[in-house]
Amino acid sequence: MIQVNLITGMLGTGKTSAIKHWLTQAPKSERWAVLVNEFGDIGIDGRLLANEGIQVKEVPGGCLCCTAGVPFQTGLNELIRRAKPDRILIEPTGLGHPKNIIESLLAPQYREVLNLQTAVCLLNPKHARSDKHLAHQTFNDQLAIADMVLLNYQDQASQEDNEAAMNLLSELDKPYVVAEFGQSDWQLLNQSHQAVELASHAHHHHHPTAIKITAALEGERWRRFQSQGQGMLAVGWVLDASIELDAGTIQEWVQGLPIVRAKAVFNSNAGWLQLQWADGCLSTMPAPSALDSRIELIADLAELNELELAATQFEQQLGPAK
Ligand SMILES: Nc1nc2c(ncn2[C@@H]2O[C@H](COP(=O)(O)OP(=O)(O)O)[C@@H](O)[C@H]2O)c(=O)[nH]1
Ligand SMILES: [Mg+2]
Repeated sequence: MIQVNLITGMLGTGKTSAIKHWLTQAPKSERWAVLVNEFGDIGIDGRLLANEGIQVKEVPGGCLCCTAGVPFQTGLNELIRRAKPDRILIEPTGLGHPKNIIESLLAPQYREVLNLQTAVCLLNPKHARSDKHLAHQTFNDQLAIADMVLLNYQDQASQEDNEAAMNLLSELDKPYVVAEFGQSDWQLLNQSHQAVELASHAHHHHHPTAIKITAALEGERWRRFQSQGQGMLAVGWVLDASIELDAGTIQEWVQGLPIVRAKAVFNSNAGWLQLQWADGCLSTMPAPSALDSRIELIADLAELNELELAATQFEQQLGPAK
């Protein structure tokens, strides 16, 4: 049997960081693999994990409520065949609703193959004081299905944040461990998953375009990919590696945008960089070179006009797409 863990948490709460950390601790005799699904169509997490030599499969595009069907199963089956893993860590987008994915994993076809273990939810304590989060169905359902909560961002959380988070978790009767940058003992993955009944998840969103399988350039210099769902908007670019962006300008640009999350791996005047922006925090670090650069921005749909303007200005700097 392959052990499976679902790792949830809102955008930027530290899911990928935690997964990377656990992978460094994996028992030497075991092969671990990761299945990721991102909200946008660009696919950056998969590359960042693959850069570290991790067996990874990306299920691209849209929200997991909708991709939990065929693309998810195809991705999962391929990962099982190719990596023959002992454990699979599944990271759905921070906006992905966990109900359908759990149902898929418990489907009869996987009964002899997969053993669902600890569902871990990453929580940024300050979100326990945010009305927007507390009213968000995905936020609540991610906690409801969690067997273990990782109270992450301890380097930034105030005492009030932690108190609010601990009160919330005590109301929900959820065990937790505290962490920074997702650093926690992998053994917490080793418990069995407790099934919970969730109210049916209303689909208030629709996907106007079919799910894209890969974000690719077809002879263009750059291409924009845009999608929306669940009141959120993802705007991303794939750029030919020959386009060298100015690192400082990009960092300043990202910090001024009305977004909730940004990720990028890009070629710059300072070499290949990875950029992360979450909850007001920007970080950049060197990255291995790649065949193309990728940038992804996620924002509230209410910011559509402002983001469209920023995107157009950015593209003017890039010059013609063809
Ligand atoms: N300050 C701080 N930053 C964190 C922490 N955990 C993750 N981050 C940073 O937040 C950004 C998003 O983290 P990531 O693991 O990609 O989040 P994900 O979107 O949930 O997968 C990255 O730049 C991380 O280094 C934490 O505990 N404290
Ligand atoms: Mg991630």
